[in-house]
Amino acid sequence: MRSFFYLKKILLREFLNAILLKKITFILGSLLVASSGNTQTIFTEDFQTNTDLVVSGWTLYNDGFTPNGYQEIFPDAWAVVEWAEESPNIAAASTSSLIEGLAADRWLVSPAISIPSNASLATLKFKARCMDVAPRQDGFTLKISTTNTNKSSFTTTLLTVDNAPNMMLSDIPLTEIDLSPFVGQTIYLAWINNFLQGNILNIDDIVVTKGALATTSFETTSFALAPNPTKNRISISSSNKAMLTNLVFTDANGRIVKTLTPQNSTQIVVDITDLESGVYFVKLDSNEGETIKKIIKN
Ligand SMILES: [Ca+2]
Repeated sequence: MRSFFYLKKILLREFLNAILLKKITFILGSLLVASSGNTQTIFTEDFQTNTDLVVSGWTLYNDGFTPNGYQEIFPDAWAVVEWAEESPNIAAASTSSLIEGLAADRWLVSPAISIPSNASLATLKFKARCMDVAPRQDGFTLKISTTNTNKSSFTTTLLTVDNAPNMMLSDIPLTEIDLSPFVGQTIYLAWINNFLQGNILNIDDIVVTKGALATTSFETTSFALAPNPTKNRISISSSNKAMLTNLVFTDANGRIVKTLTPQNSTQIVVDITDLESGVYFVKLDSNEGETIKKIIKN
């Protein structure tokens, strides 16, 4: 990919006052639930009207290091940049090309995102792109907090990418993350540029949706879990002879605590005596589709 640098322009904060009111109105509007088929958007950020990440509710943490040369456009951990070759698109951007020669530690933390408890599942989609090739092809870590925006609260890692793709943003496939274990919770997402001596990382087109799975089988296949709550064993059975092929149990923080691969059974009894008391989720894969169920361990 050609370099973007000689054509770059960065949005100036001086414009902020003039359009602040309009922007806040837009942001509030973008947080409203928009219906689309059997999924609903509960959070979206494309950075198109976001001239100041902090004013827009994002939290930034910087490493305090000094960017190299032309990357002085990044005095903050992350900025919004309109790359001329991709105009009018605007993306969040961060550099790991630092004079100190140490790994970056630059955090982009989302506003609070509440996933309604009546959702059966939730999904995060976004684009990540690096603006250089190896060995300067930045990667990142995506973490989640269910309490607040403090760095120490991001105890769960959702994704680690060694090298983000080096393509035009319009050609970048959406990265998709299952947030179903966080249904009913308020979450914060942190994209962390932790690359050692890379170039520039971009994040764009963030969308969190809730709803039912798109597969029609989801609506016709149902699984019964009993007893639930349970202290030790739970029986999982399908009502329409759907064959279970894979079960993944996660705790309330999204950590996988148990995985089972039944040999095409319509019913399975799982011993969860070893799990601590609390709320768990089990993702049930079958030959008829997949679904996620909540389990209470007493
Ligand atoms: Ca954008």
